[in-house]
Amino acid sequence: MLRTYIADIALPSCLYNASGARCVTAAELDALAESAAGAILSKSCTPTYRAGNPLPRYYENEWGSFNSMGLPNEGYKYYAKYAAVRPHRDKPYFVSVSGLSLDDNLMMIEALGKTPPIDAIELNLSCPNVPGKPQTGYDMEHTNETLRQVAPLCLNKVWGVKLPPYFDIAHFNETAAILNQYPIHFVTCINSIGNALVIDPHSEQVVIKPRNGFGGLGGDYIKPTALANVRQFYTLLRPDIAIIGCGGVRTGIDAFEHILCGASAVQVGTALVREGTACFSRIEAELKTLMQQKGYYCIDDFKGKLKEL
Ligand code: RRO
Repeated sequence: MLRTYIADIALPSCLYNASGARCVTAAELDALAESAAGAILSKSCTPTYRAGNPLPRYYENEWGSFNSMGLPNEGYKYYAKYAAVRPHRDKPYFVSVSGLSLDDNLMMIEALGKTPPIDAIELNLSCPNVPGKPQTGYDMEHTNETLRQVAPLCLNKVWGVKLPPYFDIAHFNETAAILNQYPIHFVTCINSIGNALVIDPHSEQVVIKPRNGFGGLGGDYIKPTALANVRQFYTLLRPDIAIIGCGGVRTGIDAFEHILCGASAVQVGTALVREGTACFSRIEAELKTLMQQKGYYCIDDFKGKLKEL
């Protein structure tokens, strides 16, 4: 009922993890493989291991999450090797790539592109938390140049980009015009809303240590922005580019809303961190119940079919 496709990759369920959420170590990736998630996506990787930013660097409250992890990861070779040893090899395995320079990205993508058990590459253009490294997705020229140089390395690979949230129609149009020029298979909307500030009025302090307390916002806080980005790119991008929704998916209704706006698959971040991998079977059951109530048999019955007033 929830089966979906990203390019020619079949996912048994349209629900899987957002990069960053419980997907850094092999043990975490194994747990995703054993869960009801429809695919496994790695933490964004860099050329070598990174410890990430100082602790505390993750905070959550009833409305969502707030992070400045700073790209802690095991290095791209770890995620390449995991492809060959993972359990449930029939479940698609995607690797997220987030080099600190274009050269880093080109090197990793060339290597990962030649690793057959990796089903797809999600190029992260939107990490908000590395000091001194602005988000590529907000620099249109850099985004264009990145895609121009990455595209020839991905001729035989399913690939796509993880975008930051945009907030202005001009930026949606400009970004879509760039993306439409390249043979990408998907875009993931959205990364966390960067450079937010959550504070504790009791202690009169920031709640995370890195970058004077500034970090990326996720969870319920960001669902309306995520839906707006999914909808805009669904409308503006070539029809062969799948939209993967990410942002504020905690319940089956949230997943339904993302699909209604045009998402072909939906990632879960904050809720996965909070609840563990059991979130996938719960959200799946909630989404199926809602679909049954509405008389929908598959996600294509309502994907993108948001109605106007
Ligand atoms: O590791 C992080 O700090 C991080 C990354 Br790479 C990202 O893409 N999004 C985010 O919220 N945190």
